[in-house]
Amino acid sequence: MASARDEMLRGVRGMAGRTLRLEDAIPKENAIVLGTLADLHARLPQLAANLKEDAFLLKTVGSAIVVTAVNDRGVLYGVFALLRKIALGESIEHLNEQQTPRAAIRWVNQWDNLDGSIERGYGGQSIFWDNGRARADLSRVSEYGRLLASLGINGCAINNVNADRRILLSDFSPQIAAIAAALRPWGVRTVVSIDFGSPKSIGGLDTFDPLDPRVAAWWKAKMDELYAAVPDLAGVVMKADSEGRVGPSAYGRTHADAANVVARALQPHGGLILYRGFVYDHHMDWNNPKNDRARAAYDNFVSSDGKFDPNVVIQIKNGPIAFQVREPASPLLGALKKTRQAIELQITQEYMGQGRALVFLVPQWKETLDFQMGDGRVSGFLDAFAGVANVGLDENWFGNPMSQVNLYGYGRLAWNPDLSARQIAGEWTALTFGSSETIVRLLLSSWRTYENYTGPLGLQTLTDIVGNHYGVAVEASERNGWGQWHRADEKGVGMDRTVETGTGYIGQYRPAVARIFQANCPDDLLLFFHHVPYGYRLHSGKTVIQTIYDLHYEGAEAVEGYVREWKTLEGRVDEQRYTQVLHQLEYQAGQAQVWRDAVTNWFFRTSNIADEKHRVGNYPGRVEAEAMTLSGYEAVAVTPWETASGGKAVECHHAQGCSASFYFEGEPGWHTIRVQYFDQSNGAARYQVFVGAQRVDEWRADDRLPTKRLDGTSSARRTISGIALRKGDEIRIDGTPDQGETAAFDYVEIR
Ligand code: GCW
Repeated sequence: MASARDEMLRGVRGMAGRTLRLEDAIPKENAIVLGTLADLHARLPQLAANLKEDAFLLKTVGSAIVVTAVNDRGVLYGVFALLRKIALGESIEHLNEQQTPRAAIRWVNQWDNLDGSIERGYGGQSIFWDNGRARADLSRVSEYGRLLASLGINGCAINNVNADRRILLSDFSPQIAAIAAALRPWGVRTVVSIDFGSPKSIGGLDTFDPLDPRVAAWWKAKMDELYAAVPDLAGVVMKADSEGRVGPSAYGRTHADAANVVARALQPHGGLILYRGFVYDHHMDWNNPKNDRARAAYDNFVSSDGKFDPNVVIQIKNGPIAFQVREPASPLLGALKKTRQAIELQITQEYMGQGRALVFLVPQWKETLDFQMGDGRVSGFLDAFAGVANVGLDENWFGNPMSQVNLYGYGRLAWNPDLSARQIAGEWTALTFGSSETIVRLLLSSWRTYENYTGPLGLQTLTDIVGNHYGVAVEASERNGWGQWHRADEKGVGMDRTVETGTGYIGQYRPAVARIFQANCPDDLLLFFHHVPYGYRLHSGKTVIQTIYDLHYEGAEAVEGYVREWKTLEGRVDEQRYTQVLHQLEYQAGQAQVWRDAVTNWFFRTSNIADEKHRVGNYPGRVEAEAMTLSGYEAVAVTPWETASGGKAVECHHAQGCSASFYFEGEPGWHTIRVQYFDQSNGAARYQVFVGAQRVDEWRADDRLPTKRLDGTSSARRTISGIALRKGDEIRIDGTPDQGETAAFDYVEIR
């Protein structure tokens, strides 16, 4: 309640420059009255409402605006809703608005490790942990609690689902309690991720068999101990039998056995276990065409329906693989008729450009939430939401100013999955920058754009899936056990998941949906479900191969367009964020071109079918580094080959530097010079560009991209515009290496 009051004061002070006067009684003048229904009953007996936990009522009563709920948290949500209305310029006269969250469980998961790193986190180090303990200064945790509360989120898992067993050590609970204390004033309850092997790994037992009474007793005692330290702990998250985590399979037990043994220990405390549906074998035989990771969640859980205790919730990822740029809705959603279920959405942009690409994910999430499963809409099946947020210590939480839109959108959808993407984009934009149709337009098209240049038609994100999940690497998914296969070869592409000839995955959908995916598959998902020849014609009438070419070009073009559109906002967005976002979009435009060229060249070489529009393999104005006159620089092959133009780059191994030059052959006039260079994480090489004797640009490759190699992750673009060139001018690149970074570059393009 104190948070609700302070937030009301702070909000009005911030927006109207007025400090509301605090009183305990209800005054005669205009007032904003905050309190639970029970608090207010004596003074406002006319106020009757039927509210659920966390729901709130905003109501004009006489000259007062009343914000009320059954619990304190609901009042806090009501305050944030009222402030949002004011900030959006909506009327607050004659209020009578009741809002009830669709799902009672609205959590975020943080994949934070106790050493302070974050698995798939792109916004800096952990706000919770440092060096094996809770951070000494937890002020960012309280700010995060506030941020989450403003979105209606009521639980936060504070450590990685790849759980460190130390989290359950007896002397560790004060660390958890300290974090819980920082979140508690915001109504955000703490959740911990636990390791199923704990009874053995830290408990001194020789087993973690869930049916062994000693194991059950251990879990009980452990949860009693944890709740003694954190009495309002919301519960636990558990990842078992997945990606190397131990699970019930070690003893031939079921997921229900595993979930229930922990659930029974939590039950007396009112705690929940969110048991992850993300269970699959990552050592699957690639050569067996019947193998299919997409089948795993459904196959593993559906037979246990009805066997889970009431405080177990199965946490199911939106799609059957893991957060790819496009996947169909997981067939497990809604398939468990007697089991509570959560949808797991990924806010952190693991496969979506990480902290560097503009991708508004709400349209993707909406597609799943609104998906008709044949026996109902996905959103109607859900008891809970879990969003993998992974914010970090960076000032803007995510490493860039735009990714916050996804946390905002997640919170809003967990509260009300019927909100539209446009509405959410509009709200966030107005609250963050002031209304702007331009920004809303960028947001709404950004997922499609990202998909177009990274993996359209259901190919999934064609990234380095065995590595950093960031840059392009078309074949990284193949010939390994991870099961993200697209099976492209010289004749065709796509995973055959049909019942007749494929893996049978389509048969996991309810019949009405299975029929569509089988016989009338939407183009967007074609290659997820079917293996087809490159000449196969889509609903659009175009062939698959030409569509791959066209969409990659469209995607890359679209990002160039974002740069132009963003520039129209100069002076209308504060300068700091204007510049940050401009740089981000310029970088993304360069990346999009790397993706475009890599993917289209890969498919061209593999299919041997030319692009009808003659773009693939033809790059007007491009001069390959390896074709220049080299002094000190040496040509090297880049792996994977498609990530460098012509498969090659040049590298410098001389401390004093190297140079590469060529003569300009084009028409005289004002030109833009683009240098495609490599920015690895192991150094900060220096580059200088000369036209004749005049130096026209210089920079250091000091960005922190997640690779030490020359590849699609490190490939970056420098644009030097407004340069006067005459035929015959000598253009020279001087590169000076630094530590492991070899001042490598791929090509120069002049336009
Ligand atoms: O997609 C994968 C991620 C892992 C993650 C896993 C999961 C926490 O690459 O980093 O592990 O999903 O969701 O458990």
